[in-house]
Amino acid sequence: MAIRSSVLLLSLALVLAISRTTQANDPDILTDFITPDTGSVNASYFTYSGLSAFFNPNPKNFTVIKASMTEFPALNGQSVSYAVLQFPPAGVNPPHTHPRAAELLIVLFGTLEVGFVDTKNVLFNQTLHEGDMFVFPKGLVHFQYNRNHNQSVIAISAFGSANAGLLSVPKTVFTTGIDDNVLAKSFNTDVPTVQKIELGLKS
Ligand SMILES: *[C@@H]1O[C@H](CO)[C@@H](O)[C@H](O)[C@H]1NC(C)=O
Ligand SMILES: *[C@@H]1O[C@H](CO)[C@@H](O)[C@H](O)[C@H]1NC(C)=O
Ligand SMILES: *[C@@H]1O[C@H](CO)[C@@H](O)[C@H](O)[C@H]1NC(C)=O
Ligand SMILES: CC(=O)N[C@H]1CO[C@H](CO)[C@@H](O)[C@@H]1O
Repeated sequence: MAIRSSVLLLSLALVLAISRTTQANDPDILTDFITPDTGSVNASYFTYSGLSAFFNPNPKNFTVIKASMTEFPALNGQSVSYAVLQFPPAGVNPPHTHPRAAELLIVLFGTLEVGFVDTKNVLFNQTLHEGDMFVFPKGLVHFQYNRNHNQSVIAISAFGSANAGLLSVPKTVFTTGIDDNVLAKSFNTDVPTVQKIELGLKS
């Protein structure tokens, strides 16, 4: 009896674990769309023009212009969003993850190096040209780099979530107040080296 119920418990846990991992998008909603508290909406609610700024051909810094549910509330419940990425010459988007979505990137202009690392610590990297697409699997650490020192790059990323979330590895690790001794031991280095990295990120 005891064995039987523990087998049952185990298979229940397995089923739960599997259904969790196969749920690859935002939770389903029970209405056609989610309206704001103010009530009625028209076509303007489903329209967003905030990405028009990406027509800047000469970005000074690496810039992300997001169209997630924060900027575009009609995306709430629809499991999709966009971001436009602008890379100046030699610009980098540091290693980061999106905990809630895969990312499908397409290069519109220029040549972009991209890569992600899987849970076995294998690096998959690629050089993308105009029109090339690359998919970054959900939750994995990835980066993008414009190796060209003369030309900027523009890319668009689509996400399988209205709110993909962002964890920037340098910021998450070095700017959130984790004890310097913990970081020094974790990176097999000394506290002054950790402090030097922290200082470099404070700008
Ligand atoms: C749509 O709704 C917005 C906000 O409620 C309003 O400002 C706008 O005039 C409406 N547009 C049309 C075409 O009715
Ligand atoms: C962008 O670059 C300019 C100089 O090119 C700098 O003054 C500015 O602070 C940078 N902005 C950000 C957000 O890093
Ligand atoms: C992948 O990264 C390595 C350095 O880690 C680099 O030498 C190589 O050129 C990259 N491959 C592509 C296709 O960008
Ligand atoms: C390929 C190319 O145009 N390279 C140029 C990039 O910019 C540097 C410095 O501005 C030039 O020296 C290169 O010739």
